[in-house]
Amino acid sequence: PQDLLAHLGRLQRPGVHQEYEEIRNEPPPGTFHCALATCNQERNRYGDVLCLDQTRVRLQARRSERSDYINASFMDGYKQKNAYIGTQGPLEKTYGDFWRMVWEQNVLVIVMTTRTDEGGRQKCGQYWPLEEGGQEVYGHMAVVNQRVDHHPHYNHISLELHNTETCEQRQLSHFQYLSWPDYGVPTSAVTLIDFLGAVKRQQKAVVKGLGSQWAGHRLGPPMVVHCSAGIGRTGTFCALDICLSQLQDVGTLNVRQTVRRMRTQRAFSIQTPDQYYFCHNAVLEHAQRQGLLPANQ
Ligand code: PTR
Ligand code: PTR
Repeated sequence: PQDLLAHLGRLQRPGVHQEYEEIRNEPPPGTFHCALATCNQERNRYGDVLCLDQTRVRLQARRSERSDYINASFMDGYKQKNAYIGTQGPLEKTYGDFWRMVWEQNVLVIVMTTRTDEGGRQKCGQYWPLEEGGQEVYGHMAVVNQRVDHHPHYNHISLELHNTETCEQRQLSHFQYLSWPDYGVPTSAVTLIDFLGAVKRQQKAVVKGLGSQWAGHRLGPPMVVHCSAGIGRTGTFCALDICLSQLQDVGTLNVRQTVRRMRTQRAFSIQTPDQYYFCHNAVLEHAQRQGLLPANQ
């Protein structure tokens, strides 16, 4: 990894930006028919951020519902198919759909990389009970906020999810990172990497406790990752996770291939040249902290 990391250390912003522009000019390799259907348009937070038919998450058929559409896409992780579900910040009219998806896909960890309001604009609905002890009902899912742990850059909430139709219940974790404006990059790579570490430890711990149903899935069900549109910050977070996992496993990584592949699954992932540059920088900072590279290179 020394050579690779030295290479990363020498990268200049303009060259990296140029590489991002090339990736951005590649057209999405699929169709958006379902996201564009008239009956589904009110289910998209942004009319221009749609999900590909080929990778979209389908809600299970229900008699009372005509559509199986939610603006959410399966995304592969490092050596893990469908490691993530990348999705938009839920809208008031899609809270029920969001929690249904979480239930149906057996999600154990939700990652939120936006605040609900930024600069006086709503970026994401308040789709979970905010107060400790609070309970809300969304469609046929009831959600209880059991405990809120505040950390300097993120909150970790323990939630209990009740399926009111089957009377089953499950525990899950909600992690919200607090220092990342849309179209921007986090204030510090270190705090985001610490956040990613906390998320991964939680996912690992809960997967360990799962029954034989997940025996074939060492890494467990998908993590839900969302921001406002579910492309910029969501893509950056997932790309960083993939790159750091690969670096740890085989001592190499490829940001360009990671992002290109991701955009074939969650179209438009990573929204700005600086988010793309940030991925490189964050890997480098992480490597320096791990002692893989001298700090002054
Ligand atoms: N059309 C939106 C806009 O006007 O900004 C789309 C959009 C919003 C795209 C936010 C990306 C955004 O960032 P993120 O995916 O990080 O929430
Ligand atoms: N409001 C967003 C923007 O202007 O960036 C909407 C948007 C999203 C536009 C994706 C273009 C997008 O595609 P690409 O990232 O490939 O340019």
